[in-house]
Amino acid sequence: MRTQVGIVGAGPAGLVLGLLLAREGIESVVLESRSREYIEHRVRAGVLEQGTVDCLAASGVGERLQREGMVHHGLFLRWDGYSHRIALSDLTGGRGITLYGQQEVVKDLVAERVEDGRELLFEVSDVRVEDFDGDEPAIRFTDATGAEQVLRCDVIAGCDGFHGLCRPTVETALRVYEREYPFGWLGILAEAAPSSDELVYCHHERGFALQSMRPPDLTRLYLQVAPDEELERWPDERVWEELHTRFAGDDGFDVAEGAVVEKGITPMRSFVAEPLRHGRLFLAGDAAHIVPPTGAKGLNLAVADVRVLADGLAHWYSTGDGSRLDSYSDRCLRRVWRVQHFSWWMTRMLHRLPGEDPFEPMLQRSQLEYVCSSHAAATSLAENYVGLELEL
Ligand code: RFL
Ligand code: PHB
Repeated sequence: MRTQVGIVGAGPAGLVLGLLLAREGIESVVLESRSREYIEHRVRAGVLEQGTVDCLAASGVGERLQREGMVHHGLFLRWDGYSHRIALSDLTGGRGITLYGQQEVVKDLVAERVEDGRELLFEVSDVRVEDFDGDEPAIRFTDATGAEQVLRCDVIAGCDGFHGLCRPTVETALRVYEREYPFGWLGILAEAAPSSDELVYCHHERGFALQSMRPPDLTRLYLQVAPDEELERWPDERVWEELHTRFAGDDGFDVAEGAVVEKGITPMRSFVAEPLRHGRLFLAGDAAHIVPPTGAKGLNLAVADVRVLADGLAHWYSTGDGSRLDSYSDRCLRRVWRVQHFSWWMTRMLHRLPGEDPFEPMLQRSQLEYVCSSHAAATSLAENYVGLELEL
């Protein structure tokens, strides 16, 4: 097998990269270890920045997203029983976010790729990336039928997420920056209409809680829990009770209950592995960096990376000039670190730290009051949340 760009991983990073390359007339093959069914039903992100939506729409996969996605112009920060609105659009010259499930984005991207007849192999195993120091890199793998395959290509894109194999392959050449948080998120998807039409980020003495949604009629809810928490300890009744307690207040707000259709626990981590380029192997998305989900940024960052990569590859293929590939890592890392800081800052403002002294929650409360009362502070949150237009 031979292609121009071999892409490992059919998450948002790999699929969007394949799409952008196809629009430039560049061939790719995507290799995915899971089944189509699995990746189309993995519940994860829900918040898309305007730049992400525009990129998908401009590439011809925005039709259902623009029909079913819900545009939000604000969000709420809630503490002491009251919600305070941050007017995202008013503060950012009209920009907003779109609520649309990551698995819906993945479905749209897979459908377009399959319809267009571009290669996408599911259930591959034993993937190895080789010879990326030279001009003829190769990806060895076992296909779904059990046959050994070699895919030769000009360039390999490592889009295989945090637990993939591309980053470990270049481990010794990486500089890693990392922070683990002493808590995780328990997330549920429930068949209930959300009680607020905008997201509610809640600071509570028992820990953080978040109400989000999946249009048109599902609620997505999260609770801060211990990092090693076991799901069995959280039957639905306990989850609802805890949600009611954390969201309770004097303004009558409450979460609406419904049948729980998905439940999972996610650890929280900040992580960056630099650089993103190793010869002809380019890391993108969660394979290179992770942010805690409080800023709703991971998917958007993955799309931002591959936009830079597709631009560099298109320039290289059309002119022979590799300078935009040489600067790929540095250009991405500027955005990555801005988003790292914002995600850490949101996380720090909203969560309770086990064993913290009484000083910490007082600082958090002061920060929340400042963000909700100062135009400058609110604008800073808003422009980061909707996504900063950093030069590509
Ligand atoms: P992915 O989505 O993990 O995709 C990687 C793909 O590679 C496959 N793979 C392999 N394939 C072949 N060979 C191998 N050896 C392989 N190893 C792995 C995997 O099966 C998978 O299909 O990474 P990508 O594309 O970089 O996308 C990143 C995003 O998925 C991630 O950042 C977001 O989900 C993070 N995130 C959020 N991001 C947002 O922008 N907005 C949000 O609102 C938001 N909320 C969230 C989130 C992540 C969460 N969890 C569960 C981690 C909420 C949660 C709870
Ligand atoms: C979600 O809808 O899943 C979601 C929303 C906001 C976040 C994280 C996740 O910060």
